[in-house]
Amino acid sequence: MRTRVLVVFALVLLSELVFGSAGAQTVPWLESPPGQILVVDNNLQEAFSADDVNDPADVDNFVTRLLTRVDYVPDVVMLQEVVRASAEGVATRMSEQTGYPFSVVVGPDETVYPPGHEDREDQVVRETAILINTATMTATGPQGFIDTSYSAEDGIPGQRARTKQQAYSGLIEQQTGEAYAAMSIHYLPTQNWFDDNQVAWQYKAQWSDELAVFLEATFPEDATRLLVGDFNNRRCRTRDETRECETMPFWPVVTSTHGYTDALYSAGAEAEIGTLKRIDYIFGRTAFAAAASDLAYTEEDKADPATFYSDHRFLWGLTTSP
Ligand SMILES: [Ca+2]
Ligand SMILES: [Ca+2]
Repeated sequence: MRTRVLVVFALVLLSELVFGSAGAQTVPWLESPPGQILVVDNNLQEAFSADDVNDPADVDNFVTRLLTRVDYVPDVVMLQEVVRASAEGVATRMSEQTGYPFSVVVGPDETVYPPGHEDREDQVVRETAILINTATMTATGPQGFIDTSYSAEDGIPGQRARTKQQAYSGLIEQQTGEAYAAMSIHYLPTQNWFDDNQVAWQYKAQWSDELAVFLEATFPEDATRLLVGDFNNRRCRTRDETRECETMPFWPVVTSTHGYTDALYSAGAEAEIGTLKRIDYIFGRTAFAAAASDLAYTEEDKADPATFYSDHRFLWGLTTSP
């Protein structure tokens, strides 16, 4: 009798483990291999409208869809256009759906406007965040935000200059103790803030240089540096991206000057290149074993509230051992 009760108990436990309490299958996740981390990025567009932030649907759709596409439980999730509630919402849902504890390690406050913004001449916005899986990664110092800004004279006449704050943090992969220096980036959209696109492209190159120099100066040399996010900048002068093209000014700054590789090119995911507009990137001072974006996310998916998560498709990259 006792054996039978134990067997039934074990079966219930097993069924809970495999199917979860809601009936959905929750096969235990694989962790990324030692020395490699899985980095996810999305401009989630959950920051500038309170109605949007208060409605969890987009965040639910994002997390559910992301977790059907990746081979490992993510180690790091870089977000743009989030506020505290939406970043925490992603962490909570990632935790619920994977069984791993996710946490926001650097992120904005309740609104996109940081403390002290009233006292500044520029209009400063903070909506970038870094989340980690705290069972696989540890956040270390230094961490915080760094500004990317421009002279008001170079912006739209009569408007205050608009500054974005980019989140950064030191991270450690627990499997190996390898150090990373991660930054979640959101550059300004060119047309809204600059009279002259060429000036905007030059600023994006300048900011890329400043941020790369900052990471290099702020973190130990052995920390693998990651510049990830919405650069609001396509790679090629031409509308469509091809490998051989005249590149925009930011590209050689990141790749040639500072030695970063683009996850998609590095992983050989060139089938992605040129298929859709691309302004979101995962760059690392490392090679990538795999990388992809959510190319299957169609205009129909975006038009359907049951599947919409953002106008930006998410992307991910699995680093190789540094
Ligand atoms: Ca790993
Ligand atoms: Ca939204």
